[in-house]
Amino acid sequence: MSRCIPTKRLLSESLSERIQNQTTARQTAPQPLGATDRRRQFSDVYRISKSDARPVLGTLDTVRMTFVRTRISAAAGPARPFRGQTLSQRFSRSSRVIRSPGRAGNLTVTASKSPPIHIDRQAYAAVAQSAFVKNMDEYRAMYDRSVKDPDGFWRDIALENFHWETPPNEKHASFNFDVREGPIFSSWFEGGRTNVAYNALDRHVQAGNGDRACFIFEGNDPGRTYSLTYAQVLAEVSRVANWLRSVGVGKGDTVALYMPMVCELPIAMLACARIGAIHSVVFGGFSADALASRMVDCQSKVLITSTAVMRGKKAINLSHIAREGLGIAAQQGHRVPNVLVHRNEDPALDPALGALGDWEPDSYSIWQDVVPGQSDCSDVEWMDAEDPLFLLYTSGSTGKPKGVLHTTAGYMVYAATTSKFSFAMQPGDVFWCTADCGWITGHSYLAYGPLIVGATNVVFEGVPTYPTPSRCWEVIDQLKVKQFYTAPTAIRSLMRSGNEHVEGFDLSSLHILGTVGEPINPEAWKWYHEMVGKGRCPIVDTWWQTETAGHMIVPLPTAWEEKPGSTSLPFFGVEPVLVNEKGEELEGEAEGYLCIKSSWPSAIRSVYGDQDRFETTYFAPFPGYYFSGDGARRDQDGYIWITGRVDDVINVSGHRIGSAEVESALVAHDSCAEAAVVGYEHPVKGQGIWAFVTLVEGVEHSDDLKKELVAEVRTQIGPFASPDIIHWAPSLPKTRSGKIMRRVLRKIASFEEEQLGDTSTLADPSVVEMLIHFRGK
Ligand code: 6R9
Repeated sequence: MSRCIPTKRLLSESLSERIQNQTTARQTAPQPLGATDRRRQFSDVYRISKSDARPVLGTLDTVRMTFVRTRISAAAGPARPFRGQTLSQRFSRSSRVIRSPGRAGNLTVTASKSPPIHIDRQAYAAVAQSAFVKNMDEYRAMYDRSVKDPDGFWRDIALENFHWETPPNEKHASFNFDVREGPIFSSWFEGGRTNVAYNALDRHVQAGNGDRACFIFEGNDPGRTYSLTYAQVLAEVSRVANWLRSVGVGKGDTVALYMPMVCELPIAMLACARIGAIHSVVFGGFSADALASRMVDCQSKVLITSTAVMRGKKAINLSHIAREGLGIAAQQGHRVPNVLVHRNEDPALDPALGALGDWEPDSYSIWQDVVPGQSDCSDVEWMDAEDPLFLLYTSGSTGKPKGVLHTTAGYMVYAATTSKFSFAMQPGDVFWCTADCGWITGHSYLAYGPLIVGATNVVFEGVPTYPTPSRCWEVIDQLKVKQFYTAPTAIRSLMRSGNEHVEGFDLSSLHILGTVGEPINPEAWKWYHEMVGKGRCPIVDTWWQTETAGHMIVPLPTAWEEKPGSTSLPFFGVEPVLVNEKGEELEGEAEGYLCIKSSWPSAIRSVYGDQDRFETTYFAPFPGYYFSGDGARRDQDGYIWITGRVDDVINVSGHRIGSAEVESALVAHDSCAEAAVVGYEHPVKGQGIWAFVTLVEGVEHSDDLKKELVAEVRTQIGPFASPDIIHWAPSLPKTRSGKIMRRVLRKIASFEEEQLGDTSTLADPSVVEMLIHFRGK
């Protein structure tokens, strides 16, 4: 049987509809996140509902603030929550509102093109000193070689910057991205043997840099801070590695990690890497169910967890959730034989939370009891280039989360090389990536990449707004952070807190600002550049994914001009293409599906235990290409602008959530007959979750039931996936063949029902009216 699956059939209706929809929407409505306006002067008309109406005249800031306040006081319903945000994304702060009726009706806003970005050329020149690519010519020369001679390009980098127990072959790279040609695979650095933890730690200690700070821990409460040198981290990693070996863990075994952002998390990851065990980090915000399903899927031999953690003012009892997760896993037939619990010694924690309650004492070990007694020397397990390094579960448009598999050498070389080039990172730089190690960003740009380069990494346990929205700026000032890497959602939330929280701190140590996770709107970009960077720091807007494991499209600092909202050009060896519905490549200025044409060292190797799903998800939609799930546009300068997901993945605060996952959590509630979940624009989170819920016959809707449904999602996935809006839906818009028309739901959730388009294929067109009627109820 041929492996080829026709493109048309696999492209879900919603996928193709979605991109068409995005294109038509753009002509008539405010542009989506991340897009910019190229015209000099434009105006838009917004409808203002009665409850939002008040006389407003002034700059957009005033208007937005007015809407924000309106929304907060209008607790009864969604009250057009996205309206203010749409305005703020579309217009710069200095835009003038030219007509405002002060009553229900039309509001007209006119604006001039955003002023050019202010760049402090002298400061940029100083940054350029440490940059590894100085200009476009240098980039072009390196890029051309990287795609024409990937074997030579990557082998040179590999031999120059890493330790190899056995060097890779001269011809070491091979791949197949075409389902018609046979199984999909990528293989890099064939013949090479190495160890990632050795490259991250031993190599620096042996070079005499053991005293350099490796981690600076910044606790949830200010003042609870300490640092660990490379030599200290190596010793602790060795002790944990020895403990793991003592309980029988070895090469190829899987270890689940469910921990907060304390130094012991990256230490445990590195300990696994040292002995060849495959780690699977589960973000500390996931529920017991989610933890259990991941432990069952990867058949983890060990769980390493923590007692509890304070995040902001909130205490999270991790060991309680972990214990529940272990119970659920056992019910599903997988008993995790060994559990190691790190006692979080934060004095702000209620001791009862760390007491482990009635958890059978012989069913777990306490880190502080069993790790210190281990030897601080441990043998390194030399790994073949393609031996697995880790699994990380991520959400897709269908079914349960996928265990994305990454392997040793390609991941190591790519994570470290992108760290170095994208952040102009030199050994000893104080680098702060605010991501949690539970996500890919915390893997590649906290636990691995910067350590291999030899930087000093801030490990931040808390949240950016605690105890005040000045926290990040205070830490940057105190620790003299050189590169700061965070997500647009954090930037927007800090921007909204007001400039007074940034003023008064010395941020002159900053050289480079980074962003990741979702498209950054030009307004937030400018604020980051001007208010935080004072025009002195290039912004590296890095597009990549769990599956790519490292930066794919990224403006290399000072090498070329940045455009707010664009991720610009591909990293070395990356060949991005835009394709149309038929899978044909689009040239020049164009918009389409973002695919990658050839393999790169840290490409996803498989979906753990499910090669078929791996191929169907990423390679079947457009044979010959890796399909990212994102849409993108290329401008006349060849810059790439990511327009967002074109599948059913919702990006909430930079976290990927599959609409199918939320739907299946909702329907698990006895009262829910059917659910359909879509994303909608959210002022801080980027996207929020809007759930249409049909109740079982005879069940009355109520606010209490809404709470129960939200609680169900929190239990099954985790609090970060809570729906923002539950919309009672007596029935859902379906085609005659019973397929839910999400396009219609998205329009209703964005108050754009006037642009519903063709609804003639709906089995019952009256559903739309009914849903509009129930909006906000
Ligand atoms: C690293 C990470 C991946 C999805 C990706 C895209 C979105 C990430 C972005 C971006 C626009 C950027 N995304 N970076 N969109 N600009 N700079 O976030 O991995 O959690 O797997 O999410 O995030 O939609 O497809 P992951």
